Amino acid sequence: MDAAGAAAARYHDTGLVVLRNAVPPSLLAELRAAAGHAADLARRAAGPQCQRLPNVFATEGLTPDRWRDLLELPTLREHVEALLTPAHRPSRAMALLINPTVEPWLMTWHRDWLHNAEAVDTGEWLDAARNTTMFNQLNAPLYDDASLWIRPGSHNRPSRPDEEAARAAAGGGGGEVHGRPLAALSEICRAMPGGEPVRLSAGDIALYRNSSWHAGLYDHRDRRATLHTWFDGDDDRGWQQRRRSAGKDAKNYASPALN
Ligand SMILES: O=C(O)CCC(=O)C(=O)O
Repeated sequence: MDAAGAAAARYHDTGLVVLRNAVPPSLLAELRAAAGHAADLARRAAGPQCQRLPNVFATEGLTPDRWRDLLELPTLREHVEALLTPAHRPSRAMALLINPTVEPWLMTWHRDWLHNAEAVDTGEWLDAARNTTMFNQLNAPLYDDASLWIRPGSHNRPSRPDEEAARAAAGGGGGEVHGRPLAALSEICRAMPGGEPVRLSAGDIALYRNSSWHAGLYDHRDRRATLHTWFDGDDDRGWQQRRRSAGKDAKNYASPALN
C-alpha cells in the first residue's frame, strides 16, 4: 500500500490524518505575511477577542492568489483524492483562525452540523456521518498550533453517554466559554473521554472529519494563524442544497462575523 493509501485507511478508521511538513517554506512565509495583514483587519473590525475571519476569499483588501496555492499543493491533492474522491473540491470559503489577544477562549466540544446547525434530524445526520466522503475539513497552521482537540474514532458513530455528559458539563455543544482561566478551559477539554489535542507544527496540514467530537482551545498568549476550510463532494453539496431549500442556514458560529 502506498503512503496515501495507508493514510486513507487511517483516516477512515480515526477521522484524522496529519500531513507533516506539507507546505513549502517559501509559501509558508508568504502566507504568514498575508495572514498577519488579515488578522489586523479582523481585529480592527471585530475587536481584540476575535478568533475567526470567516472567509479570506471574500474579505476586502485581501488578494486570493496565495491562499489558493495552498489548496492546490500536489501532496494535499493526492491525499484528498485517496481519502475522499477525485471530485472533491475546496469550499468557496476559507476561514483564518486567529488567537484572541485579551483572554483565553474555548469553542466547546461539538459535532459539526449536529450541534451548530438548526433543526437537524439526528438520524439523517448519522447517515451522513457514516458516509466518509462527507463532512471533511482542513486546518493548516502557519505557526505551531495545539488549539484543536479531537476525539479520534468518533466521526462515524452515534455519541456515547459519557461524551454527551462531557458536552453538557461544558454548557452545550459548540458554545463559547471565556472569562475563566486557561486551566479551567483545559479541564473542559480533558473531560472528554478519549479527547486529545492535535499538536501541529507550522507547515503541517490536518485533514479531519468534522462529524468527530472536536473543540478549539485558544490561548491568547500563543500566536495562531491557521487556515481552515472544507473539501466538499457531491454528497456535501446535496446536503447543503437540501438545507438551503428547507430554509435552514448553514452552520452557526459563536465567533464574530466580518462578512
Ligand atoms: O479552532 C479550531 O481548530 C476548531 C474549530 C472548530 O471547532 C470548528 O470550526 O467547528
